[in-house]
Amino acid sequence: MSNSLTEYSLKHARPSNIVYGYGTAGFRMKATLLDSVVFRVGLLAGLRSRFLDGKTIGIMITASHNPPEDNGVKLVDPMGEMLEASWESHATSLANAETEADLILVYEGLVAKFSIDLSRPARVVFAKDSRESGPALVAALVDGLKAVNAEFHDCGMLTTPQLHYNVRCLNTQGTERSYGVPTEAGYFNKLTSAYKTILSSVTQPYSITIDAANGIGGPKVAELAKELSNLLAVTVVNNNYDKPELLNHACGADYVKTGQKLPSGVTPEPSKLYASFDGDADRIVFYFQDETTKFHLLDGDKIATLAAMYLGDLIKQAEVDLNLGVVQTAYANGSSTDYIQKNLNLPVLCTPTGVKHLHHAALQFDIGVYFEANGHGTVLFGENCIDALKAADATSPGQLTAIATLLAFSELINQTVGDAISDLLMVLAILSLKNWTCAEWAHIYTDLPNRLAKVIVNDRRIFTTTDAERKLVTPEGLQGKIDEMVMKYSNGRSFVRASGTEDAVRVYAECGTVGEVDDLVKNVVEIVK
Ligand code: NG1
Ligand code: ZN
Repeated sequence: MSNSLTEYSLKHARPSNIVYGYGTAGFRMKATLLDSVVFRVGLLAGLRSRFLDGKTIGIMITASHNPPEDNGVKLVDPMGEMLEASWESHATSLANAETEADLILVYEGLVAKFSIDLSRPARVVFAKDSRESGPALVAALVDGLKAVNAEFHDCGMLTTPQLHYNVRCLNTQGTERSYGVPTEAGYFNKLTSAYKTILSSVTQPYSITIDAANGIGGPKVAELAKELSNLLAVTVVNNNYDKPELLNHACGADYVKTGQKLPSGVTPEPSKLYASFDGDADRIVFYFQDETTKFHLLDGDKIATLAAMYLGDLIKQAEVDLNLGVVQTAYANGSSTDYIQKNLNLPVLCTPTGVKHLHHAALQFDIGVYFEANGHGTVLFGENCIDALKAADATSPGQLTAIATLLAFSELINQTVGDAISDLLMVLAILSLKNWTCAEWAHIYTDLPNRLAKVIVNDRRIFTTTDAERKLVTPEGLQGKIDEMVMKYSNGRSFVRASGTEDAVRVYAECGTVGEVDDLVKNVVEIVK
């Protein structure tokens, strides 16, 4: 084993002078630096699968909304969730082992630590997005998997959530909680069947234009929409996934959310709904331009609010005792949190940034809606919730429909991770059922004007936080200064944290007026510098 591992590893030498870290998005950086990392992720996936009795582990090669020259790699655990946090440091140790001998020491250390029986089978599936560097990184990964004798299956080009779906399907096949058929056709079929069930009384197709960020979500959503032509009229723009140099360039969910503006390639018709995916289609934001050409963004907070409102109503109609809650991060607009708590009377939890935190917190509700403001999120239906809905005895047609609709939403909405395609269908289903225009959705509440700024500092690690990242602990004294500043503004709120994905510190601010928020964010940036 060690011999062959050494031989394979020599083909994937680790560059010197780089320290790798498995962060909120796995490993992510310039693609040219990732060869050894991806190879070693293959080793870890083999260990993880063997540790979990041969369950299938997923690996996704993507850098999401980042530029074309970047890439990244992350592991997916058996139920389609992110790699268990305690294993992230093992990924980091393997990636940073200097020499082949060090690598074997770390690898064998993990085998011993977890008493892993290397004669057991290891199973891995993987996919990549549409980046140019994808195939070469896949080749490195395959070497890693061969070096540890893991069985593997290459799913080709998929969206990140499709890969998560496949992993869960493979690990639940043949059980009473089977998640579906582990193929692309199985994924499309699950979503389109649920959508047809939910909209069985709707006859008008909903028309929407999607900016696919020139990523892999474009061809996938176009393929799925063919199955739904009676209910959905989709136009895909920025769909050059075969020109990887255009990926995320002046388009996509991150561009639209960060700049609060239209992507290139979109010439909006007034009051018609548009959506943008990110490069691997696990994020979505919606928007439209009104008759006065004013741009309205419908971000993750608006999606969460819409979903919570609609599912809350369905629970009441279903007359099943289920609790519903919403999970956000500190980046959620204060107006959304207020609306959910005060108007919808629902609990809101705030967690640190990073989907794994939100996902984990959402599991404590029967139905947990979680979204980051940037459009990454989903709705989790707990096993107890599904069982209660299936067991409920409906005594009226209204109750029966509500129960069936809730169950269909649990099929429509990706239960593993945020999914742009599944979230798109969820939103369009709700808008269709409510017969709402995009303006009606936008006006549920009005966002407080907000700004997100980035500050480059010498060492971002000195910025440590508490209270779900809303307060700085260190550098000492800084939080006091920020609090004093915030007090000068109406409805002011601001917080500072180190980014987990970039070498920078982020400053968020919101206030009652645009003039105030521009002023506040500038002043807090000065405090941080
Ligand atoms: P960082 O760089 O830690 O702020 C960003 C996003 C997160 C999440 C991760 C993972 C913001 C403010 N932050 O994290 O929400 O999506 O990337 O990709 O949008
Ligand atoms: Zn993404």
